[in-house]
Amino acid sequence: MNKDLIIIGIGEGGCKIVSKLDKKYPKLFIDTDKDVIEKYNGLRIGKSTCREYSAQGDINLAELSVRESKEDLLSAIKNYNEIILVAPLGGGTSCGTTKKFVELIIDINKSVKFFTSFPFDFEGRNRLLKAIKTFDYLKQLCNVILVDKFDISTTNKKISINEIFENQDNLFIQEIEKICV
Ligand SMILES: Nc1nc2c(ncn2[C@@H]2O[C@H](COP(=O)(O)OP(=O)(O)OP(=O)(O)O)[C@@H](O)[C@H]2O)c(=O)[nH]1
Ligand SMILES: [Mg+2]
Repeated sequence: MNKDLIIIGIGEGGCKIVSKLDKKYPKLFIDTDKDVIEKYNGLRIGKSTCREYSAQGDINLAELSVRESKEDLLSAIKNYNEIILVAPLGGGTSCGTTKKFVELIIDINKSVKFFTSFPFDFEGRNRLLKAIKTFDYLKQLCNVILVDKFDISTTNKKISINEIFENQDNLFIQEIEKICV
């Protein structure tokens, strides 16, 4: 086991995926959302910036939350040199927090890999545009692994949104396990 490595979920989707990994690596759960942080016993960022809410889709609030909680974030990764971030793009926190956190990690010369995905068509154009903008920025900065979107057309029964995301979680887990052996 690589003692230098930590796996970090960002935003609600990212935290959920990381919580399902049964690898023995250290894990950390980061979100602006108090409820998610309580559920996963994680690190809540941007408490003053977001107040009792999450970033609620607002990339600016999520970026400011990293600024507000910069010391907590740096302290959480201080014992690790290889950082794996997991965040499906499209949310405020998954986009804004990941972007600013990657910048912080690179500035202190640690290695970072980012596992992500794009929103599904049924989530609407707004999320997709946020995701594309963030993806284009981050792929210039670090190693980005884009997980394929679960192909809804491969199921012949009527599938619920929860089931779609369960399948998508599995695709993430397969990709992450390829590099965390
Ligand atoms: N794999 C997977 N992806 C998810 C799940 N829930 C949401 N997503 C994807 O993740 C994207 C971001 O959603 P969230 O993680 O809920 O957003 P967030 O980062 O918490 O953002 P804010 O709440 O706006 O701060 C969505 O557009 C979905 O495509 C899930 O349970 N599993
Ligand atoms: Mg959220």
